[in-house]
Amino acid sequence: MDTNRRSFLRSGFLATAGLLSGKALTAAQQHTMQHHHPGAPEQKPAEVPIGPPGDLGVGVLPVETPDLPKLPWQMDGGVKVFHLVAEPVEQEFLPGRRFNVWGYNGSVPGLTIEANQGDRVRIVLDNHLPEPTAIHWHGLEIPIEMDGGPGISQDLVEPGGRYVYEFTVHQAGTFFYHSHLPMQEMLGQIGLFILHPREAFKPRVDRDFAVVWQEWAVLPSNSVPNSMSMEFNWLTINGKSGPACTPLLVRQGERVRIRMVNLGMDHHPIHLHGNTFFVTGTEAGRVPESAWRPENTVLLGVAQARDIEFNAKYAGDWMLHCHLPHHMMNHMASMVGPLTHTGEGMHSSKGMKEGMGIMQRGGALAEENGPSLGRGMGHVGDYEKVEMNHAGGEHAGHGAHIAQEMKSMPGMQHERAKSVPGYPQDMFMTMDEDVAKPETYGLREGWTGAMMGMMTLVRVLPPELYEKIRSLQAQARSKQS
Ligand SMILES: [Cu+2]
Repeated sequence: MDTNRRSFLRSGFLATAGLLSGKALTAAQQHTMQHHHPGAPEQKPAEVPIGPPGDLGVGVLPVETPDLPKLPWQMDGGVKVFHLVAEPVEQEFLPGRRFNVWGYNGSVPGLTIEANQGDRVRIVLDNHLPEPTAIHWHGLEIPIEMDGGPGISQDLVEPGGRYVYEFTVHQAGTFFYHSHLPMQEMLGQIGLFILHPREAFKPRVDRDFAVVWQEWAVLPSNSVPNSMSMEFNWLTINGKSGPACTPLLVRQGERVRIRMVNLGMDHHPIHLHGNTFFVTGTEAGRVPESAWRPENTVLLGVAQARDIEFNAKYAGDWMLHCHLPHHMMNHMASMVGPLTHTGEGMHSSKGMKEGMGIMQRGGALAEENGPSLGRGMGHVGDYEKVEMNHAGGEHAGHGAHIAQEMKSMPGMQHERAKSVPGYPQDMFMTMDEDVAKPETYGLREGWTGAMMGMMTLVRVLPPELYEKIRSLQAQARSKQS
């Protein structure tokens, strides 16, 4: 957009801008706005930028949120009006793996709110949950009446009820909104609230990404996270588990910002391969440049935001991931296999199939299966194991066939295995085809094998490959519409 059009829009035609933004919605998003069936599967809307770029400050770019659409808005007088619907959502973390979680407007995390420093915003909350809720605006300096603390600053919003929040935002940075009821948080109720400055921070970035990191505890044969559990086996970035997370695309030479938010029970050490970055922002806004220090791993604490920035000098597909080893896997019960069993005591192990929720008989919680499957369920029923994934040997018991399955994978039949305690440990399951999309074009064959859990890619692309992928994306979009 040229400067004239930008200043034209900024000088009092925001109402028109709001209408334009409304028209820019995809059919799927219109659907999400108009129809709310709690419990019913919702088609997740395709990603589309909302609001004309002319609405943003000088040199400011719209934020890119892979796999996560933005919340549409309309102007009412001088007020930017958003409509949030708290509701049950069926979300597909990985192809074929659907979960019953709670979010906003058919999405987990909730759709991204994007506004500008100085905006007056009105957020209409409709509660389509089966229980009361309220929304807290995390980090925003706003009047106490708008703070969203249930019982403290407002009454709970009953099921079917509505609450209208309205305030002026004077800050800039990476903020978020969330239910202030903790178990609702653990079922997914959080969304980004990005506030752009009036003028872009210097040095200017060419790409501005934002991602939400979440964790879930889901028992085998279940689709509902156990919000009380501390044993997290599903990890998501913007509602997708690796390798289904859409990579962040960067043209080589660009300056990149990645905004990251964590709302869960763990602090995540987020590591970026092959690049040195600076933390340029926290959940409270911009960090002065004098306080920047070089890093490649930043601890993203619970309820914190961290903005990192770097110059993408080096072409490559760079992993961006939580470095907790158990967060670099999906559904640990099946990846590692349940505890192996070698003798007396209450059995606490079954095979890999059962671990993946494929029961031979009975339900996951049935008498004969319950204690055998769960991490956190029945673990006291058996004696301590020195080696969780042990292949067995003569006293293998239940562990033997798990080990057999793991050993049948390529590269797992090494002769030395017989004499190495602890073998087998890791698995390398590829699913390139299942998660293929324009953004994965040109990745090395088998790339998905080591991209499980809280893992995504920052693809720093040489110009030719960058253009190629952009054209593939355009083709895919035209096919959709
Ligand atoms: Cu982690």
